[in-house]
Amino acid sequence: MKNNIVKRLLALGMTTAMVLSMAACGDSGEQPSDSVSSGSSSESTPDSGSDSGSDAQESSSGAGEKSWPDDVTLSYYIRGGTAEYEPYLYKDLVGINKIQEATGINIDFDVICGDNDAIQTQYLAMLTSNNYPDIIQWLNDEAYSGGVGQLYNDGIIIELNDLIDNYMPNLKAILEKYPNLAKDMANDDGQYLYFTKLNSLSNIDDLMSITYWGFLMRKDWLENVGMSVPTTMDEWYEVLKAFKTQDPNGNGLDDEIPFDAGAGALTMFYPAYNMLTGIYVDPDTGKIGYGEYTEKYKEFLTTMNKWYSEGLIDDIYDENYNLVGSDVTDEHIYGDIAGSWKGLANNWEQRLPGILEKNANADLVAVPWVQSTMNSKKYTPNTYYSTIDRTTVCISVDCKYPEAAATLIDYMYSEEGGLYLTWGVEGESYVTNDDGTRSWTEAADEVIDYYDGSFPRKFTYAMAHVSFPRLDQNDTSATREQQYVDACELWADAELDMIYPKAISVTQDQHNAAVGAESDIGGYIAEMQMKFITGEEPLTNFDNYLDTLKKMGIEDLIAVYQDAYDRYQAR
Ligand SMILES: [Ca+2]
Repeated sequence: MKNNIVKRLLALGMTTAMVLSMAACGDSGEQPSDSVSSGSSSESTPDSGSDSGSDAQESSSGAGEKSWPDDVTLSYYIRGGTAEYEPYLYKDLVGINKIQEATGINIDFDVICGDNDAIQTQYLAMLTSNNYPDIIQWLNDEAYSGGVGQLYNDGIIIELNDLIDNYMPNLKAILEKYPNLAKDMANDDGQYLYFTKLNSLSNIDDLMSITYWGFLMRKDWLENVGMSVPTTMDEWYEVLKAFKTQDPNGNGLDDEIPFDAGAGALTMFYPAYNMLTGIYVDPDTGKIGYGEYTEKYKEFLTTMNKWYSEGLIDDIYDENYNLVGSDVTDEHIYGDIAGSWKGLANNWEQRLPGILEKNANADLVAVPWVQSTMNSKKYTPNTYYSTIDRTTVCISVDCKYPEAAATLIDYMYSEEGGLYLTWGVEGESYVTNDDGTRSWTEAADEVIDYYDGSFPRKFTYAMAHVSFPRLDQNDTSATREQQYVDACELWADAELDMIYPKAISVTQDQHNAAVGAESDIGGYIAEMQMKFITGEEPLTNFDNYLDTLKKMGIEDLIAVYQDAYDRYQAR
């Protein structure tokens, strides 16, 4: 049955990477999925604690010497998805097999498959078993309370500093070349506790490779009202007003939703006021702030209240003050009544055909981030941009040959290793073009049957969407349609200064100590945002709202993040 589902999805024109990531391994977090996630509030960020002692453990062997048997096999515990074929796929993966050949180190994968709750239960059971696999690849920071730091404090994983120094020349060179990566991977005590997929964020290609969504607008509607793509809040207002009043879908009805705010899309306008949702770095002061606890937020609310009262935005919250989901927005997109929304770069492929059934003139255009009303910069609202991946790879205390594990993983950080993991084998699954980009071969794109599934052959070579440790290797532009690439390039063109670094450790315990475990700051903010925007609560009460947040402990919370940020800056 799954076989048929995958085939049907492919027939519907979904990208193959998406089919696989839906049907199979959801390993790397922010991969494109068919729905847009809401802007994440960093109000409660579980992360690694870091108060552990940093007594360096002397390596038992001499520096860099091979200290493991020739036929060594390491157990590799890895977070899988729901597809039944997945355990077979990892064992067959050509790129991984090449890495085993190159290093002479064998991998025995234990792929944990099932729905999220089921695999989470298995993961926690493994961690309380006192019998750990050699290598653990998981969303450790999210799945284990206290994250990687706590795994170390609880005696489950080992510190990696000496291994990196003595057995990992590739990773060592990367950390020397990119000081920002070294700063982000180490904790405040200078300990390295995990490996991860690294992105140096040093150029637009790096950013594009982790950019999936942004503002989308109906290009044909813009043409119908004789306007161009908006770049400022004032231009947005004029365009949305024209969408509302000039019947751009041409059906003679006043049925347009000029901006559909489903899936948390309103936060995309926050950067116009030099703030982000939740914890952020204030670009005007360099201090940590909380977007919804600022005077700037009042300006945002004032504008949104005006837009709402004139019918320019809709679908923000439901009656329980939960964000309206992307399914509602989809109905309006397909119904030819949504003029702009928070969309994925694949919307030309996945949404436009549906709109065309309703309106033969339909077309889409990507819209750049809004210029700041305060300094004309374009800040991104994408708080997920990070040098480090959500998936982390640790070596357990039960690993008999940690030097072998380090050697294996170090090869993944080499250029050849990265290519094996991302593209497979040159001449078989991919070719390198004259301009240095890479493309899949015809054979790689051919859809094959595989156990209970069916997907392009390239996924038996490499699964680029799985977050094995490596640097800057991504299956990007060469295999994407041009509109997708152009949209990502447009959305990647932005300042990142306001993003609170993902590498900083703030634990749930620290969070609870500041505001109380039962506190619901996020819920209060959501309710008050909707009331201010709809006018149910007048903006003259904004100071009362700030007072309430203060009483709820928001300043203590900001202080926790400020302290952690100061320690991070001192690394
Ligand atoms: Ca209309």
